[in-house]
Amino acid sequence: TKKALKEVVFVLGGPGSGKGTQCELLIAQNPNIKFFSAGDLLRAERANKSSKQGALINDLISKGEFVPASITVNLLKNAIDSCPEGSKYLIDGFPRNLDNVRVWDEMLSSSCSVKFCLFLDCPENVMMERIIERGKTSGRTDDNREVLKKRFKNYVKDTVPIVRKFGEQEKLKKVEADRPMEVVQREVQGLFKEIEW
Ligand code: UP5
Ligand code: MG
Repeated sequence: TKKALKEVVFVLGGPGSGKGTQCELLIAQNPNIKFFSAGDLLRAERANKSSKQGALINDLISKGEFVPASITVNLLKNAIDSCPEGSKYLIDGFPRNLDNVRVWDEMLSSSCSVKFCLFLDCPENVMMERIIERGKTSGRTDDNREVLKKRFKNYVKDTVPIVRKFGEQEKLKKVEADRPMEVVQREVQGLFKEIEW
């Protein structure tokens, strides 16, 4: 007998659009949802001294460049496989480019079904202000003006086309993210009610 597919929702949006914030608020209300952030998984792997990939991941993140898809998708697959009972998966900050989509499809489309992509739409100047402010205390090597410019550039070049692709497949749910976080969250929660999460 065929095993039921795991349900996945991707969360995309530019750097500082509020992906992490909205995901944390959502899972606080929905303990049945398993949550993974691609960026957090990569940062944890970078910190893992026994990982050969650590140095490469560190170098790319610190430059605002994307990590090779095989690395990211393997981390996501391990994380998802480590929750045998889970049926609902929220994934923050993935897929960032076409290669991410391709490798996800190869490795996970037989076990996961993508319900939709939540897109946090936010003007660049607002995202910039938020990240510069957060950079004062975040300790993230990529939270400075110079690297941020590269993150925005790669977002526009590679990730926005992916957002558009979900739209063409009628799998995109857009929320205006330039509003107070509780207001954004209320709308986000409504979208998850629609799919009975
Ligand atoms: N804030 C949030 N919402 C707010 C609101 N509504 N009003 C006012 N303030 C708000 O929020 C950012 C800041 O804004 C916080 O201080 C928050 O309080 C405030 P946050 O929720 O952290 O925004 P988020 O969208 O998560 O921003 P983040 O910086 O995490 O986005 P990135 O997409 O840049 O970071 P990510 O961790 O996903 O990726 C980092 C790097 O990892 C990438 O650049 C890349 O090098 C690598 N990566 C890959 O290579 N592949 C992947 O698949 C994923 C990552
Ligand atoms: Mg984040």
